[in-house]
Amino acid sequence: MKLLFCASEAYPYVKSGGLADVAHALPIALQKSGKVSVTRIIPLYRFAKKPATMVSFLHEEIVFAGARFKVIYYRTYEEGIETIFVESHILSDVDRLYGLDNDALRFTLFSRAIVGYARKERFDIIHLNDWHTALAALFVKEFALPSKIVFTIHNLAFQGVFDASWISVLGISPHYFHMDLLEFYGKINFMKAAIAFSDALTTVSPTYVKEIQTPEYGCGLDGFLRKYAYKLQGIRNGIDTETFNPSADETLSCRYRGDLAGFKTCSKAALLRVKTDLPLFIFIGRLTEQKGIDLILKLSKEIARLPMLLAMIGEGEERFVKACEAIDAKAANISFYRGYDEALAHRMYAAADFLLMPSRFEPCGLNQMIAMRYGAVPVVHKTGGLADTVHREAVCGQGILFETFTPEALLAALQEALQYYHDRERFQKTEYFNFHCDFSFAKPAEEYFMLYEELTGEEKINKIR
Ligand code: NHF
Repeated sequence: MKLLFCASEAYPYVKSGGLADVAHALPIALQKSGKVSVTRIIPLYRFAKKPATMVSFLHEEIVFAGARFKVIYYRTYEEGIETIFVESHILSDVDRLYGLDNDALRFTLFSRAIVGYARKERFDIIHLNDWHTALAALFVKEFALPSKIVFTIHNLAFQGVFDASWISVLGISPHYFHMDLLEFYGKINFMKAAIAFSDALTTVSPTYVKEIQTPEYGCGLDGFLRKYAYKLQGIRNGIDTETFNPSADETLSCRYRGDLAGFKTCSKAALLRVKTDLPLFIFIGRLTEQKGIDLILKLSKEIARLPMLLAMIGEGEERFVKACEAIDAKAANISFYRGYDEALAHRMYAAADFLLMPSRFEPCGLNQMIAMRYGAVPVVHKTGGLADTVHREAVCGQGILFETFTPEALLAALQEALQYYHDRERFQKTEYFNFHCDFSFAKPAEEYFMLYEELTGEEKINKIR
């Protein structure tokens, strides 16, 4: 089975969030299964980390709405899979991934480049991810390609919504501009194209599937998603257990050698440079409302008085950065590092007793799984993928959950965590148990494969008929 996996970012070449981690690990897991031959296709941004060798193999001119765009395709083989990079001036010569005035045009071009490539080489499945690749679903149908389309929603909060005036610039037929297709409150919505035209829709956890069909989490698309609920399913993400491997992680000062308690003590002492009996909580993530940083900030006075340490790392909205810097300066037990430092983040996971993840909503969340892989217990808001991977019971993924999204509920969860921490036997059992859970992509990849097979199998049955 031939698969074209399409995303706007993939680690290690370029990463702004969890999508890049998934676009890294899932194709590798699928290829490793031996059942799928994977080609990944991503844009080549000027600032991306280039692969050791890559070869340009195709020069194209993509023409739409009267404009011509020169596109170069490059190919590399790394970590057992083929990756194609798409380079074109407006897509590539930028200083950041998203948030440019011509994003609508840039990602329409990328979507056209995906389909241009798919027209040359037949793929059984074209797997699109998030709004940046969503229009490819429409182009696949327009060109009547035989490939089946899977579209994965990684975060419904970002749909690719642009002014309606873009329609003519993008060369999209006005025929699609109605509420059952691309129109969205008078604007154009890229994600709607993929929801309508794909053969299967997935999102990254079973709970998020239910949530996005409600007005509370549906970001205006809940009704549209309910209409297509028959082709929607949740497949929980996994993590790359090789990158996140406490036994081999080169960024760590202490590696896991069969003694979890020893590993945790050594890692904590290495990070804090002092010995302490206080539990260490960490927060790693974007400083945005989605991640619940506002909830932590609202509790900063209480946290400053609790017998705990809190280390935070992240970048994001300026108002939150400033507030984090202020509490770092004020509270002796809270520290904040602005920015994102992958190696430091790994050392924090290894040192932490608890990971704090009070996300307002969370499609899947990867940090809680990474934390458990490094022996830290998650304290999470019961939402989306957090509700699917963290449980109160002694099953794989044990942690502390709070249900209502309020500072009071988070405070109660912190107090529960402190008690938990001092029940040493129970706490260490949980750490040990979580540490040995399988959060790899093996099982999710198997589920994706089953979906691909279902779609291509239908095709075969139709042919026989
Ligand atoms: O895990 C990758 C990630 C998710 O919850 C995460 C998110 C963005 O918000 O699927 O995408």
